Amino acid sequence: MKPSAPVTTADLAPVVGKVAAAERLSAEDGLALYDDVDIHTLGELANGVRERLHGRRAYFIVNRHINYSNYCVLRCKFCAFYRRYPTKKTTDGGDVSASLPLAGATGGLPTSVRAGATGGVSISARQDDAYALSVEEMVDRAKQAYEAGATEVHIVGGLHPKLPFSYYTQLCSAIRESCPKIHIKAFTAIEIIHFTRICKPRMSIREVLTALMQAGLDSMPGGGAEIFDDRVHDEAYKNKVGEVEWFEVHRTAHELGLPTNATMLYGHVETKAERIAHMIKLREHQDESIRSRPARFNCFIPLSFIPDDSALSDLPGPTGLDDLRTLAISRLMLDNFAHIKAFWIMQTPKLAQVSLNWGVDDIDGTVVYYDITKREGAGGRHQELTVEKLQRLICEADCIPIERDSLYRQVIRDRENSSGGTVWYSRPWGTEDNCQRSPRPGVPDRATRRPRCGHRP
Ligand code: V47
Repeated sequence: MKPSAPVTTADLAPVVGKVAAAERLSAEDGLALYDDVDIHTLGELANGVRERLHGRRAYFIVNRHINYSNYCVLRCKFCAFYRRYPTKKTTDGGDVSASLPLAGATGGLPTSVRAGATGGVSISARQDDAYALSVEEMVDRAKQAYEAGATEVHIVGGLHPKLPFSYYTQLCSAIRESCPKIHIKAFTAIEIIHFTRICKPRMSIREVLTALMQAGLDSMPGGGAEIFDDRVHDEAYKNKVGEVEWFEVHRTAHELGLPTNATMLYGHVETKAERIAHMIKLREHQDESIRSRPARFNCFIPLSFIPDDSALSDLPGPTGLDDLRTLAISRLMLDNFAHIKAFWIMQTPKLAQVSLNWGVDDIDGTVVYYDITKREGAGGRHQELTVEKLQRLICEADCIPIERDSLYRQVIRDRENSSGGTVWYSRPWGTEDNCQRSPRPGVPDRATRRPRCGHRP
């Protein structure tokens, strides 16, 4: 985007002034950005902040998403991922769940379970693709990813009614053992609360997180936040734990030194004011973590609602312009978050690319398989961008591609290593407490040079 003086109405001048002076924006300012500013001006403002923090750098990660199960006890209206655990009566009057191999040959842990493999059980078409993977299957997938060069596995699943807590600790320790250097980013706050409840006797959030960290957990993803608002909660995800528990889990994680991410699911039944309020709650939490805890939110990920196959499929979902606006406003409101990520699976690769000039500095990763949302015609659960495609998207947006690890340290590949394994060296970018400052004060910023396409940093 060419630097030029932003076009503003007189009313917006104070907001523009605050952005220029790196001052914190209020809820009213956030709403004014939604309602009173054209998309180009908004892009210039957000891009200015993005450049102050990251120059022309744009981050991506070589990762793999792995979902252990889509069985879930919740029925969130926005969700097309969950499948019911089969507790219906079989034709001979038995309980299906009792016949599933959930506590069999693997010492109380599940061998893989697929609804299609339950034999003689009548299941609806929507249940045909229900699954729960064994620890061994999960490790196989993680190993495949590791050997292909992934530095991170992102592991989440539905709230499975039968899996014991030991499944999750064994999952982490088995992956840690097979893939020693991989970063395990796993379990949303909602899953963590579920784990506290399935333990007998119940465990506290702190005990659950500590056990998972001892088993190898390195960080937590930001899912399950949706919109922090009781009205929206009751309308779209009534039975899910709410913001109090979500924040309690992230607060405890930060106290324990476990970094986490934060998300916002937008474009369903929430208002613009509720989105802004959501961002402000996260900003306040981040202030506190920066001030007094050893870990914090690494990044903010606005997730664009995909209505297909959900109970809210009659809603249109956000437009591309709403996506861009929300990403840009996130950059402007969340002055204490180092990174704003466009998750290309939800915003699409093309819009994620455009958003690199609307405040976004990260377009996530190679992903490879993604079950939670599937766009029509996108090729089902295989949803992958190669490193070359990610680099091209970034270069075409006039940015410099930087492969990062889960903590936003640069990954430098050993190109001589032909085995597909990697040797990497990392250094932090832009992770100072006050992330409004230039990432490396006083040091000429090499990254503001114009990129050449195909440029390897
Ligand atoms: O919690 C569910 C959302 C989240 C839909 O931390 C939907 O790096 C859109 O949190 N349309 C899971 N969104 C994904 C998530 C995430 C993704 C990428 C990176 C990170 C990270 C976290 O997806 C859920 C929910 O908020 N979601 N259904 C849907 N139909």
